[in-house]
Amino acid sequence: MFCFQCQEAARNEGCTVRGVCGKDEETANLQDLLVYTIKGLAYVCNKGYLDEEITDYIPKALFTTITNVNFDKNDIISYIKRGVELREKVIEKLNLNREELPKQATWTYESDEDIIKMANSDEVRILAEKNEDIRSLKELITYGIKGIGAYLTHAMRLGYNNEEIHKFIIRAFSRLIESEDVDELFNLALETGKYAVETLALLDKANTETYGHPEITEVSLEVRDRPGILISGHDLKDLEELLEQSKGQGVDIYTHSEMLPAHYYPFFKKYEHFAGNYGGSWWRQTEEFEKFNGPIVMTTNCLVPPKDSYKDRVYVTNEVGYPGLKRIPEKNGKKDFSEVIEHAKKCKPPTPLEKGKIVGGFAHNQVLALADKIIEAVKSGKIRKFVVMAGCDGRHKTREYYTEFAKKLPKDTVILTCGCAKYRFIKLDLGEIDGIPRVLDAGQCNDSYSLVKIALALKDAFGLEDINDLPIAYNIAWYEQKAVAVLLALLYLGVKNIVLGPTLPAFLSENVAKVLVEKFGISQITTVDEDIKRLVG
Ligand code: FS2
Ligand code: SF4
Repeated sequence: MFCFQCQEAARNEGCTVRGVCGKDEETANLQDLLVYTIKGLAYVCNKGYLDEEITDYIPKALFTTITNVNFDKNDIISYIKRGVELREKVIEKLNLNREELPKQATWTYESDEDIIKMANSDEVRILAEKNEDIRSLKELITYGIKGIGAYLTHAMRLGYNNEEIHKFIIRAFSRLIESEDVDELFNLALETGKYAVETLALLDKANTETYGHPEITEVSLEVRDRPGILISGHDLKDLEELLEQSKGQGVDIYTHSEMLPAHYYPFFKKYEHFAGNYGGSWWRQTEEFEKFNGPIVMTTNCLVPPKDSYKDRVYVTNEVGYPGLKRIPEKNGKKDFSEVIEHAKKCKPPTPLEKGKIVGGFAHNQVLALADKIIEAVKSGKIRKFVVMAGCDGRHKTREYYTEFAKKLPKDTVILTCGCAKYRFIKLDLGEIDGIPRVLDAGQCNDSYSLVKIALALKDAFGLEDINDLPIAYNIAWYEQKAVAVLLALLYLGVKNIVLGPTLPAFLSENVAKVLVEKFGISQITTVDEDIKRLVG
């Protein structure tokens, strides 16, 4: 196996024996074959055919290969088979000559053993591309598109879609098969950013039109005395169905990790049994799930390989998979949570973890409602700078940097955050400036678009030409491929001097990293003091 798609890649080079995330070699190789097969499908589609079965399949199949989503080789094999089936349909519809098609679009199998054999062959591996810079650009684009696939899946689940994004995916993937041109690939990476912006905007529309605009909300961190169900991941539709089905059943629903911002939406406030948030970011789940005592529903990433002590309480849905975990059944397109609810009733209430509350809900609509106050505070010098500290959390000790950074930031700065990166500082009491909290949480990593919208609105309000003239600095923590999509989105929007950490991606070759530094001023975190000096002054 060879995988270097996330921030925790072994030695910041790549996982070669077993993923730091827990992904085993066979599953990693099958995921490579799945991406290879999706690219082959995209190639034939790009000849002039696309239908709903394909636009439904590609984003979900990509989502399956994102870090901490699916560890079950049987699920991956099913996705591969479906990809080959769809590809064959397209070849037939367009009457394509197989002799003229690349191997990605023609390889086939007769048995599961054939699939495993193909997955184990070097040609599907990332390292099959021998030129380091071409490989780097191709993987940068692939990971950005994986992120787009995940965001698009969420929007589509709420009934929102945009054909142009699907068309971009098939065009980009077919260029990844054919192109060996560094300039073309670099431009394609920026174009990936453009479609990441489109996808984030679509998801924002889907979420806010379905559940209302997030508003300032206090979320309890305490537990009640009834059994509970813990829901994690990012899928708001699953939460809606779970809340609806568990009403009046004597159980409470708690959010975990990236599901916390669901509390900020007006729609979910009507559920009295929607109790609060339990725990912190994804990597703490092995301890927290143990203590929760009740069933846990993983709707998307990040799943950590479960311990035997609580494994029988973890349920998965959507693209999430892990051998031996129970899957939520679906009936007529709706999830059936009855088994989870019955399971909860037999469990003890959650063990208390902490006291107090989190205040959040500062997505674009809410922040813009406070715009006058914020602009006044900037003009009077009470707010010197906004610092975007968004993105992902991770388990490495180096991420303590972000807690220190937040603590040491001067008192006249405000942190704009979203994603699970916030757990490094959201529970600290960092105070307020004229009633404006010093940490403004816009939501999940899925809500990164909010921060873009806020920046663009402030640019207009201050009458600035360039987004880089705003008093906003970017210190972004990344981990998985959705963060790659967000980074490309920011670059496409022209944001310069982003500080990235805790490390630069292992998939950036020296030359590609150099171009990003020269063109966009991207750099890696250094020390807290030095970074505060260069970002805030
Ligand atoms: Fe956090 Fe994990 Fe949100 Fe990422 S829960 S790192 O995949 O999606 O951000
Ligand atoms: Fe390693 Fe990350 Fe790939 Fe997992 S997803 S195998 S931790 S690089």
